[in-house]
Amino acid sequence: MQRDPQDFDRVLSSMCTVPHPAARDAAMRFLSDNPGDPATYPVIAELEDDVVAMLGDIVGLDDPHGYVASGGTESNIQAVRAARNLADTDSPNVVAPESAHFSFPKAAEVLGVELRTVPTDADHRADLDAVAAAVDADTAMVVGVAGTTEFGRVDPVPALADLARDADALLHVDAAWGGFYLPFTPHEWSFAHADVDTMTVDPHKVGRAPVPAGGLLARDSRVLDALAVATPYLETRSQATLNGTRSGAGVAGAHAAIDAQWPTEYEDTYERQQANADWLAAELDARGYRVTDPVLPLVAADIPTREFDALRDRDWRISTTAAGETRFVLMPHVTRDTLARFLDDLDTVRD
Ligand code: 0PR
Repeated sequence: MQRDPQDFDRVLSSMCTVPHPAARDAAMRFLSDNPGDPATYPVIAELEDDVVAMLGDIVGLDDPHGYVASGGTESNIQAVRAARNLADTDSPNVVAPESAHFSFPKAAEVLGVELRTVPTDADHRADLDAVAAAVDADTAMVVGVAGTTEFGRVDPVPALADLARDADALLHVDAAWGGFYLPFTPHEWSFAHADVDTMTVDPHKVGRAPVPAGGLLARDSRVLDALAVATPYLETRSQATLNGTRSGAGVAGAHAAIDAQWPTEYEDTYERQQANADWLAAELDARGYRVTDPVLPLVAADIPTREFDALRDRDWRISTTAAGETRFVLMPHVTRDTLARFLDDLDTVRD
């Protein structure tokens, strides 16, 4: 069955997008190569090393360690796993703002780590006092989010890094969604801005790589060592990934997507989508909706349930935050024309 790329036209809530054409072609060529077995599939293994180096450029890390994961969930689980394995305690905890993605509760459950979720401030960013109060001698990791799933907020990463350092804990930054927009903003979010230890940054979101292509990066090789298990019957002796067999399509697709777009095309996409977000926010504000100011290309607005349901009935793919605001994720496929058509429909259905 052929999927029509135009199907993305009305998708305003997803973090998936239309893959870059070069990435689609590259993915097709490596559909069955397994980067999990580099001695048998050396070409895809080399491409993966390149992708890690390219991701290092994007997130300000000179000598990056890491791999292409299946997505943000795997990277977050693995970051927690590494922190737990490196921590000098029998009862490790992870401190994360309540804005952190639901992959952290999964990680905590699977790994037997206590997750301490702390409130965010009035602007939906990690509250530093609340983080400081939750951190103790058993804290293995502090989490900051650079581009939150619900509001596109960027946590105060340098201050979180200081709190983590004081507690001898690792600082993990989840830039799964924001990582390909943030390099073109003044936000302080990256390895270059603070003592960040690990980061999640997903080519299969804003990077326009095909799914599955996530990214886990670490400053120190000890993080990858803490994840490695012995692989007795492979030519290579150990494996640090969570998955065994992995998709060569994800790796090759990420390589082609980043090669084609970094940095110029990604910067153009950011500029266009930030302008679209600002425009949409102003249009909604002018209609009397309460709008959360978009610090990245993600708009949240208080649209009443009846109007939300009527728009869903008109086939708009929109979703709400836990508190009920409608979210608009300005992924690369979302155009000004689409947003104008959305507003026309909103004007038709609103009270
Ligand atoms: N970290 C952050 C900040 C995220 O926003 C997400 C996903 C993840 C981690 C997990 O990434 P993976 O889903 O790649 O494991 N955020 C979106 C969400 O859960 C993902 C999404 C994607 C939702 C496509 C809908 C959709 O159609 O809401």
